[in-house]
Order: sequence, then C-alpha cells, then structure tokens
Amino acid sequence: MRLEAVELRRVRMPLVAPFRTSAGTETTRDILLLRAITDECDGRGECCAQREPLYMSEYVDACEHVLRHHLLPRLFAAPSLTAAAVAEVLRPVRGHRMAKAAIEMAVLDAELRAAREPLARHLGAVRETVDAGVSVGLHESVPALLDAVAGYVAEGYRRVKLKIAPGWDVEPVRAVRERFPELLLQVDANAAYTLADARHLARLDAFDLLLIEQPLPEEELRAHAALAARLATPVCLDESIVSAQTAADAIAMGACSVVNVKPSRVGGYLEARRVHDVCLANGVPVWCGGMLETGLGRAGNVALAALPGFTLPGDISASGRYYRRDITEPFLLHEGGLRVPTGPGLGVQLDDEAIREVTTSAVIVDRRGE
Ligand code: NPQ
Ligand code: MG
Repeated sequence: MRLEAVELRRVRMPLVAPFRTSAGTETTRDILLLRAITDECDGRGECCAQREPLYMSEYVDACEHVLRHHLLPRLFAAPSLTAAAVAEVLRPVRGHRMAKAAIEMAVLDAELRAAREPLARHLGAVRETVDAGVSVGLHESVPALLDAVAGYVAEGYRRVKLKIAPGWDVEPVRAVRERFPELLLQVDANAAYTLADARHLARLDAFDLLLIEQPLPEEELRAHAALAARLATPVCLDESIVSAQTAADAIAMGACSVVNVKPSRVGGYLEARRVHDVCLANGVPVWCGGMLETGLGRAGNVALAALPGFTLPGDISASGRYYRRDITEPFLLHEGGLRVPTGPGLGVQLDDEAIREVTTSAVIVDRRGE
C-alpha cells in the first residue's frame, strides 16, 4: 500500500457533562481526526490528545504539528507501507506516541478495509460483546456523586470507576460502597498522591475495590512497588505504562498487578496488543482504558477489549456517556455490554453530516507538504 495523502480534521465536541479529574476539568473536546488516503482504501484514525498538556505531555496542537512536519513526511517517503511497518518507519522520532497511534490507526483501518477483515479478528478477539464500565469524575458533593453512580448503575454499567484525589477519597468511596454493596468498584487517582500517603490509601482496603489505578506519578515505578506491598487493594498502572517494555518491567518489579492499556498512550493498537500479550504471559489482568473517544476510537477499543487477556471491564462506555451526538452510529449498552463491530477495519461508518457540524478546520497534507 502507498500513503498518498492525509486529511487532518479538527472537530469540537461538547461533553454531555463536565469531566473533572485531578488533572483538570474538560467540558469540550477538540479532537483531531485523520483520514489516510491510500492507493487502495481510505482509513480513519482518531487522536485523543487533550487541548492542554495537563494529563499527558502530548496535546492536540503538538500532535498535529508533529504529524505534519515529522511523521507524515516519513510515511509518504516509504515506497510501500503496511500498518505493521508504521511504528518501524516512525522509530527515529522519539516519543509522540499519541500522534503515532492516530496515524497507525488510520493506516491499519485502510489496510483492513482493503482486505475486508474486521479489526477484532485481526487482533485476535475471542468475544462478540465486551462488558461496559464507566469512569465517574470528581464531584462537588457525596450526594451528587451518589446520584451520578445510581444513574449509571440503572443504565446497566457492570463496573464503576471513581476518580479520587487528596480530600476526595475515603468518604466518597465509603458512601458508594455502602449504597452499592455488590458493585464492581475501582478508583483512579491520576498520579495525585505520594508514597507518604500509603497509610491513608490503605484505608481504601476496607471497601473491596477491584484496584487502585495510578496512585503515584508516572515515573515512580519503585514507589508503586513499595506502595503495592503496603496495600491489600491491587495496584494498577495507567500513565506509567507507555509500551510493552514498560509493562514487562513494571510487572517484574511488582509495581502493579493489573494493567490499564490505552492504545493511544502506547503508540497504537499493535503495541497495545503486545502489552496485552505481556500481561497474559505473566497472568496479569489487563483492561482497556478510555480517552473520551468518539465512536471511531471507541470501535477500536471495543475490538481490543475482546482479546482473551481482557478479563476486567474497561472504561468503555456507550457513546451517550460523553456525547449527545456521536460522529459514528452510537455505541449502545446491551445488558451492560457493547457489541464488537464486525465490519471491515474499525467497522463503523462516519456520519458526514454530524462531522461537518462540529468541524473547526480541515486540511489535506500530501507528499509535497501541502
Ligand atoms: C484515565 N480516562 O483513565 C483517563 C483520564 C482522562 C476515562 O478516566 C479529555 C480526554 C479528558 C481524555 C480526562 C478516563 C480526559 C481524558 C481524563 C482522559 O486516567
Ligand atoms: Mg487512569
């Protein structure tokens, strides 16, 4: 296959409700959508970096810049390209995994559409539906949190994740556990604590949590290992895991006993599958995280989550959790699960009219750099 040109389109999508974490509050998403134009099929990709580098170092303007000036020129120069070769061609460019993930996704979609193969089958999926989980942001008060959780439970979500931060941890978690004794429940700190908080975090052991996600800063693998030794609640890493290599190292060090994999964070679906393979080989449960994806990224995440090692429900929610109008056919909950797309590639259809309504800019870049 030959990559002829890439359309870079920015869409601005309001969230149904503000999403607050220890890294800030998001009310609107500025998403970069990619269309890879090849000599065979077109393919679509989604870059889920945020507007500001508050949660991760990448941000959407930086992703667009590195794609235009550093990544796409290297891919245009390749006489023939496969999705599996994208990471290799881009290896000279350090980091920028979210930007790399977006273009690999588009090339992979194009390749699979040309071969009439669904992404799920290509990755090695073993399920036709995946359990849906929901991530619940920091709230103003415990009653407001309980209302939000009750709404999601009524919708059928099979697992709830509560965002926690210093000053918003033991009491809200206790309240949710008392109201929902049987609920699959976990927490995510987004790196807001230090090892000095170990004794405080051990108070969460009373609430039968599935896991505590990324309690400490992303570089602090040794501190995570020390914390894990002091908690009964399993430690899961998110931000720290940027590749299959870091997953293997973190597991070997005892820094985590569960892994959250986000295709965007590790550079794409193919590396995400390698993270899964490392976890499966080590008997470490893995689950698919979320970055408030549109239906496009959601489709890919659902396919990934259908692999055998994904034994915990992911942050894979219905489209309506985030967006009133998605840019694909919406993902809906069916008895607490989402259906794995069966069409070729990502297996979803973009809604051109919905996209036109939210587009803020669009440009086509080709090998002449236009
Ligand atoms: C996490 N995601 O697991 C992330 C954090 C996160 C679903 O909890 C805009 C785009 C805002 C991506 C806020 C979930 C975001 C974002 C938080 C990701 O840590
Ligand atoms: Mg997280």
